[in-house]
Amino acid sequence: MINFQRTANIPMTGLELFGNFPVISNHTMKKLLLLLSLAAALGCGNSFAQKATGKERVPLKHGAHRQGKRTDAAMQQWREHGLGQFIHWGVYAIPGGHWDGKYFGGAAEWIRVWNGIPKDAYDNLYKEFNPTDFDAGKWAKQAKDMGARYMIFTTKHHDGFCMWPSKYTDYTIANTPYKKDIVKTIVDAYTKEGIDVHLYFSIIDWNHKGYSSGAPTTDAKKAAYEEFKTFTRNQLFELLEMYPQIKGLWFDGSWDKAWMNEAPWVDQLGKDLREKHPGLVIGSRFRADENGKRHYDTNGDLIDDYDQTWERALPDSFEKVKDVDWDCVMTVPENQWGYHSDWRTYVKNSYDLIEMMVQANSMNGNFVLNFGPDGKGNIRPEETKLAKEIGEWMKVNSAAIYGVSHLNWKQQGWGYFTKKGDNIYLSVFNKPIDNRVKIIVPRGQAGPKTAKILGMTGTLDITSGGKNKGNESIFYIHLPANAKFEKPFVIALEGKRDKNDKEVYDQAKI
Ligand code: FHN
Repeated sequence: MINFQRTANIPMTGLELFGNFPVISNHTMKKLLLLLSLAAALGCGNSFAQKATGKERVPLKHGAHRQGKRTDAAMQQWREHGLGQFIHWGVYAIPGGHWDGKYFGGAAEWIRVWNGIPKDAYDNLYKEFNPTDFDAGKWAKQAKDMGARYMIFTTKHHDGFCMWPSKYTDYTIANTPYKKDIVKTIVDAYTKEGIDVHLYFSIIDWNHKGYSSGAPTTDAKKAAYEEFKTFTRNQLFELLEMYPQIKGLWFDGSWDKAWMNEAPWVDQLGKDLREKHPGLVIGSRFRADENGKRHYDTNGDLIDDYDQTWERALPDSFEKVKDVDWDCVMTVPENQWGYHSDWRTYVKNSYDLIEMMVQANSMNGNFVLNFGPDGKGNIRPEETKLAKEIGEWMKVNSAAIYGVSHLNWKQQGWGYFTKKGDNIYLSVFNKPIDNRVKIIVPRGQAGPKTAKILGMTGTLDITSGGKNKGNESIFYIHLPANAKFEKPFVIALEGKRDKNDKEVYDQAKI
């Protein structure tokens, strides 16, 4: 059957459109019938229609291995975290974005690639790495007070330096003056605070002689890359063996052609890692499918457990999220992950960050805030202040963050909705000047029975603003006129209105 509404996708030759209806000449009709019988003879009648809508599925061996979300307990736990902490720490914290008094404007952890520095000197920095102020217990306590439910720690960034005593290279913490296993200290301290640990691991490794960004061409380079693959695999198993408490691996630097060309091998590695560590959570930055598609495979399905594309960015609408799990990783200045002693771009304040956290959670995402400790092991005062302010907000309002999900009510200018079970949370960032917080309840759903502000006593008046033309119910939640709000606040709605609730009508503003 020809679906005339879809003709716009069929090449227009010989097919003229009049208004919405195609008018087909006899000659064209003959050609079309011939084409269709040919397609039927080839047994691809259906695929023609599918192609026309662009929805034809391609058989893949190394694409997504599941459609839809993971439903097991480990993934559910991850999904409910709401807020996480990222820590980028390595030898790049020593120069802190400067070399010989010169300022490096890029991300501090990338300074090794800057032409302004001798690479040998960078590769010897580890001999000075002695973070005597490092106190993992203090970091973990600060993260806990901030409200983080999980953390991601850089075991190895692109420079290849290992923060654990890997037996597969000498370029590790064991050979620094500090000597002690930093990954272990972190894993133990955070686990003790009840914070789940995920390990960041960069596939890019500028220190390994077999590493290549482009596809290796000569036999010698191919052999070296094979060694690099074995090395990478060994290190990953080593991490799982040494730190069995960890919940996930957060991969990065997997965009190289050389790595993407290895789809079957990487896919098998992922399966083996999961078998070794049941429940392991891995995001979409680990591997590409056999066609080189990353994050989403050739059929548009998410690769692995959650979408890792939201780096320093948030989706501007729920539709952009494609109904998958996702995280947003965010820096405090514009693009600094490792310690840079001189932040020259806009530095976010706690208001910005709290809003981003709420926004992410209102669209089913986890929000992960990055910290870059200095070369001695101190978290900088600006980050400490932010952690404290976010924590103060979380102490009162975390019900609007932990374990919540998206609510499909029309977003209003005052802020964001989240929901957990029957409870609905309104995180208000822009307080309406008439002190009425408007909600529009979809057709067929009951309005809220009670409303209260988290951290305050008493309930708020709810009045009806009637119905709009779409038969949705409008309600106004009245804020106490004399209340002073110095921070964003959360209104919790509970219960459902029934016929015994007196509807006091308010003037609907259109
Ligand atoms: O190049 C890295 C960067 O240094 C940082 O680690 C971020 C964190 O998501 N990831 C890479 C860029 O996407």
